Amino acid sequence: MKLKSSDPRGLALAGCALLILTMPLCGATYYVATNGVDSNPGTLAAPFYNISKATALAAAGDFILVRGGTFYYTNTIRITNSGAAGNLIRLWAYTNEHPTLDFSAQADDPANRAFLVTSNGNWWHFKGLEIYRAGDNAMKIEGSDNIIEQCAFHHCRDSGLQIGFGDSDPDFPDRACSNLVLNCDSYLNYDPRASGGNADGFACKLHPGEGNVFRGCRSWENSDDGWDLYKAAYQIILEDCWTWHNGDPASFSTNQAGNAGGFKMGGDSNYAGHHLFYRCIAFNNRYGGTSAGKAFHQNDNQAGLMVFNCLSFSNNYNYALNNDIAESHEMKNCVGFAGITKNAATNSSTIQVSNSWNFTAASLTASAADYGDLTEATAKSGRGADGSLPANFARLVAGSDLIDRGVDVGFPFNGARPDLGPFEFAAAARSLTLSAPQKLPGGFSFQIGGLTSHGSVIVRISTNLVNWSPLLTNAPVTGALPVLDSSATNSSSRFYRVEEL
Ligand SMILES: [Ca+2]
Ligand SMILES: [Ca+2]
Ligand SMILES: [Ca+2]
Ligand SMILES: [Ca+2]
Repeated sequence: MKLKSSDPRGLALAGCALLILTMPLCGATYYVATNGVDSNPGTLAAPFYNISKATALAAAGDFILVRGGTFYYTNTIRITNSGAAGNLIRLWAYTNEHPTLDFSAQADDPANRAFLVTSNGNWWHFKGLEIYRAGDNAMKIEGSDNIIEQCAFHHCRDSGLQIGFGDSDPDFPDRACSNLVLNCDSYLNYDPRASGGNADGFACKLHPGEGNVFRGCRSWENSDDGWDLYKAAYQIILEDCWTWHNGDPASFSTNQAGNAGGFKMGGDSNYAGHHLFYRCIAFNNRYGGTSAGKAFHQNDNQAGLMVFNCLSFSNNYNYALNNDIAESHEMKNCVGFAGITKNAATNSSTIQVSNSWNFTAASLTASAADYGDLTEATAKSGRGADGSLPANFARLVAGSDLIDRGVDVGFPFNGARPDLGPFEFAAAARSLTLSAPQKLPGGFSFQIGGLTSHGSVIVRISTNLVNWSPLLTNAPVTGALPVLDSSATNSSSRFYRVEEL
């Protein structure tokens, strides 16, 4: 697959690895608790009350740990200092406690964020905070290299989390760049100042820099869009993100709402960002009239977008990438069904490969019957302790004709080929193992373990991890199966892949 522009996925992954390797044991730790006072020293026994008291004191490598309970704040917490590469400032919920920051008393005003992470606020890691009823965004990020993890933003009076600047500000790749929003939720945000026309769950809009990534995030029942990438000139990546039921006036005490979009993938024809959407899901975005409710929506983006292994259903438009542009969109392995006005509106130059609508009905038909649970209740059910998404939403059922019908787009998959849509089908409780191959005079030898007699065993070989050819098919076996690849006597290296049908 092509990644146009620079490829910030590598940067984002490198950032995660750094996080694991560099957890410091030194640095100060400040505590914040509902029974604290700011004249305290900020220890566990004598904590602060205001997070802003601790953030002003923190330096690279420090922790700020927030105890559980509800904090009632009015003033914006302005982040104006920085951690460092590999030595972040960590503002985390304490152990498994659940701090909630209630900004209900903050006036409805565009200047009134709960957090404003300024251009001088870099290398922070926010984790485990619930923030609601801010006078504008729960979190506005103008800094870079920050991680926002397992936070929830809701009932705010503009977009829950926003990365970027103001409408007339210039673009810089190295400002508001390389932020990772990981396993966060944003819902029921509504801006009364514009009758709901602007509040998105996540807005990475108005001149964000390059390398911003959303992974494992959910956005639902916001008054405008799930995500909005308006005026974003540098590539933004969304992986494993879900959005549904935006723009429904019934969600709010109003008879008006916004564009009811899912993923608004750009906007304003002067700004072109090659955004990538991988394994994302949009559904039930169908409010706001016949021209609204576009789930994957190019808007006026002039750049080619990449949409791989996504799922879109029961929206007004499931996919609306139909503005003619000089470049080509790429859509591969996507699934769409039950589009109310249209399933897939595409332009003449879009490269479409192995999307559900590219097959004849006799060959493949995508529908709700291909899936187990597709309900909103399951989509918004609780996350795993590590922040992972609910495990039983939108999974393929056994026998679905979407299994193994996709093309390789450069990401891992089970079985012979990628499945269509966001999740690879995996039969329960089967875990195959391969022992390390040994080079013997008769060829390469190895052993397959974990077989369950579920079906035939197929082994494939490759010399380059790209082209695979069958080596053998074996009758169902329980336990282990030794393999000798006698075709490998003169080979220096081989790759093997095994499937149990
Ligand atoms: Ca709008
Ligand atoms: Ca919007
Ligand atoms: Ca089907
Ligand atoms: Ca597969």
